[in-house]
Amino acid sequence: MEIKVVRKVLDVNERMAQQNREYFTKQGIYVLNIMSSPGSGKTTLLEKTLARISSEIKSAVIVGDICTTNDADRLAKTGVSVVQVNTDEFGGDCHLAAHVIEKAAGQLDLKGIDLLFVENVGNLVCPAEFDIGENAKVVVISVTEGEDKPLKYPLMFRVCDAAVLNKIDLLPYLDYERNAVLENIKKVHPGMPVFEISATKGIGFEPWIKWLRNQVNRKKAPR
Ligand SMILES: Nc1nc2c(ncn2[C@@H]2O[C@H](COP(=O)(O)OP(=O)(O)OP(=O)(O)O)[C@@H](O)[C@H]2O)c(=O)[nH]1
Ligand SMILES: [Mg+2]
Repeated sequence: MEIKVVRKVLDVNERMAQQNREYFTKQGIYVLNIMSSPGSGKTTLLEKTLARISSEIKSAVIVGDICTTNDADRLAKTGVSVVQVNTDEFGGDCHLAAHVIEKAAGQLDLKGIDLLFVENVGNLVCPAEFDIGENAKVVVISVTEGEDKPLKYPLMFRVCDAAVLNKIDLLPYLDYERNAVLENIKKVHPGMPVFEISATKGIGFEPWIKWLRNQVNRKKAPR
């Protein structure tokens, strides 16, 4: 019984996600879903990324949290159009669902937008299960979380198209085996690109921005 209910919720979400995907595709908007555990650095990564790409790639952001507009307030300072979703209005969900994205997108001025970032609710489990109509998913994992997280939360790493290993500025102060986390990511998702970054210190952005640019341009290229 419970399994049937869960299946139904996911089916409904799947349909809604497909509608979102068709809508965004028609508008020529590339959608990137960014996920991580709370505090891995999603908002900081976005702040620094937007500062680097805004002149070349017109972007907007939907940011999800259970409560507060803290992240939207931070991101609005970059000058891009931002909408905050508080999931406590939708029962306190620990993830963004496709119908929430549809509502939030309706509040953004998407005219001329090339790239829509979605910062998902901080959680390494549930967001991985919900298609929101995005073109690609990125997981951010920070070096303070331990090397074993890809093995403990494999679905997240399996469904993502790229990973950002953040807070690498802290490596000198930690007993953290960088090679071990890279190896664990490879075990779960062989070949997935991993960008080693310090969002606060602005280290390692070049390959990440290049990847983003390629993603957006590939979608825009005539088929
Ligand atoms: N040392 C260091 N700290 C970082 C880095 N990136 C983010 N932080 C810090 O980590 C904390 C959390 O960063 P946020 O960007 O708010 O993380 P988040 O993933 O958006 O958090 P939630 O939205 O609450 O899930 C802040 O204190 C940041 O300054 C980094 O590269 N290095
Ligand atoms: Mg955030």
